[in-house]
This record gives sequence, C-alpha cells and structure tokens, in this order.
Amino acid sequence: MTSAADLDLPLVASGKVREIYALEDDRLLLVASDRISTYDVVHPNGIPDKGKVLTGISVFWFNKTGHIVPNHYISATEGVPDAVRGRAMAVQRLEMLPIECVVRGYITGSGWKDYSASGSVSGIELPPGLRESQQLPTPIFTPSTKAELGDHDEAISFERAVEVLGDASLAGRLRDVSIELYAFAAGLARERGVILADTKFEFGLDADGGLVLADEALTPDSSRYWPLDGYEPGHGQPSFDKQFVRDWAAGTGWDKSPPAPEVPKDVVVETRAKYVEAYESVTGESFGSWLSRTAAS
Ligand code: Q0Q
Repeated sequence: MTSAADLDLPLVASGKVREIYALEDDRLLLVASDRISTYDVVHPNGIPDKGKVLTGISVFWFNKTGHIVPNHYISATEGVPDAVRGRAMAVQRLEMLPIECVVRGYITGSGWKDYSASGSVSGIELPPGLRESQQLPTPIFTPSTKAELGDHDEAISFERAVEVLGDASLAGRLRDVSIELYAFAAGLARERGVILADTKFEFGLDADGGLVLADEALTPDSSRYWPLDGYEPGHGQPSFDKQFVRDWAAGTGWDKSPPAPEVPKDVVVETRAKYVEAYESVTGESFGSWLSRTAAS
C-alpha cells in the first residue's frame, strides 16, 4: 500500500489508520489506509478496500448533510493522486477545535459502563432501569478531549467543554449541530436496516470563523453501526464491521496489548465483505459505483 514517501507530499498528521498530507492552495489530503485496529491496537495486515469503503461513506454523508452544517470536503478526484484514488479526499484546511463531539442514541460501550456505575453519562442523568444497548429517550451529546496518539480520549462534561473552548455559544452550537447530524443520519440509516448507535464528529473553523464539519463523517471507524435485524436490548450488539475480527481475536488468547496478531485470511475475506455490505447498506449504492467514480483516468 502507498506510504507517505510514495506520495511525495508533506505529512501533516498521522493516526492509527489514516494520514493527512498538505496539498497546495491551503487544501489537505485525508488518506484512509486499509489498516484495522481492535481494542485500539493495529493488526499487522489490513482489510483490502477498507480505506475506500470508509472514504466513500464519508463522502456520502458530507454530500447529504450540507444543509445542516458546511463541511470540509472538496473532492475525491480533483487533486487526489492516482495511487490513493478511492481512499482519499481533498479537504479544506481548518483551525481544528480541540473537542471530540460524541453523540449517543443508544446506551453502550463506555456510556453503558458510566451509566451502570452512576446512573448518568458524562454528567447527563438518564432514566433508571435502562438496559444495555437500549435506545435513549433522546440522543445525548457527550464530548471528549482529544488524546495524544495511543492514549484514550477523555470524556468530559458539557460545562468542561465550554471551559476548554472558552466560548459557551460555540460549545452550544457544537452540541446542537452534532445532535442534528446524528439524528438525520440515524433516521436515514434505519430506513436502510442499519442502527447508528453513536458517532464522533470533529469540527474546525474556517478563515471567517465559521463552523465546518471536518475529519471523517459517520464511518464504521467513527461510529457504532449495528444490523437492525437481530437488534435486542439487554446485552452488547454485534458490530456491523468488526465483529468477525473481534470474535476471532477473542478465540486466540491475545491479551489485547501490542503487538496484535495477524488476521487470518478467512477473517480478512469475511471482514472485507462486511465493509462492502456496510457501504452498500448505508449509501444505497453499489461499492463498484464508488470505485468507478473515483478510478484514476
Ligand atoms: C486535521 N486531524 C485528525 C486526523 C490524523 C485525521 C488534523 N480539515 C482539516 C483537518 C481535518 N480533517 C485537520 N486539520 C486541518 N484542517 C484533522 C485528528 C489526524 C489522521 C487523520 N488532524
């Protein structure tokens, strides 16, 4: 797979499974790799086409949500090197805000742990008696501060987010826009047989101080997607995309610390198929149409 050196572009930032490079005219190139991580540890071998599926899903949601808030997406072809076509997008460079905007429509994961211990999530009191994976009465905004690479994000209260941003009005707008984006996407996903349980947005400010949706949007890496078919509160739900890898990993005796084991071929094949299924379920379009639209000329 193409690396930073191959692209011959200045590297701006790198994450576990993605990189950002500098393009001309104050644009950036957001590149998604085929790497997969479970329990925050990256496996040595990737899932073919994972980067293209996640980029295609982001582009789908950027194109669907411009009526709610502007976003940084520019193009998946113009200015995108042939070597990363389909798994990269040119985006507007922004001044990124230091808050991860998490919206939860269902109580699961760390939110379930928080609720079980305290009856609340990130300082938001919830009704008693909720069962794991149950849909919340209304989606909740549970921000976190961005961790350094390798650390976990830290859940904070809305009040703390106001302090971190130094601007109560901006914090309120992040909350309102994040909830509106989630509700819109969750409604559309459910029509297509997929539950969007929760998601994480990142925003930046443009040169005029306007709020702009950035990073990836509503992908299986930044969200929990569950199949609607078989959904049952009262226990954890199977991840739409990562369940095969998690189930295999659980059977290997791996202690979830680095290094992660190599994913066997059959699990790679099944997981790729789930990513393609996620693309086609969420967007309503064939994955082949994404490949064709973004193919190098
Ligand atoms: C920017 N990131 C995230 C990241 C490592 C993504 C910088 N439009 C933008 C964006 C975006 N998106 C960023 N900076 C300026 N303008 C996003 C955290 C980090 C790999 C991928 N870092």
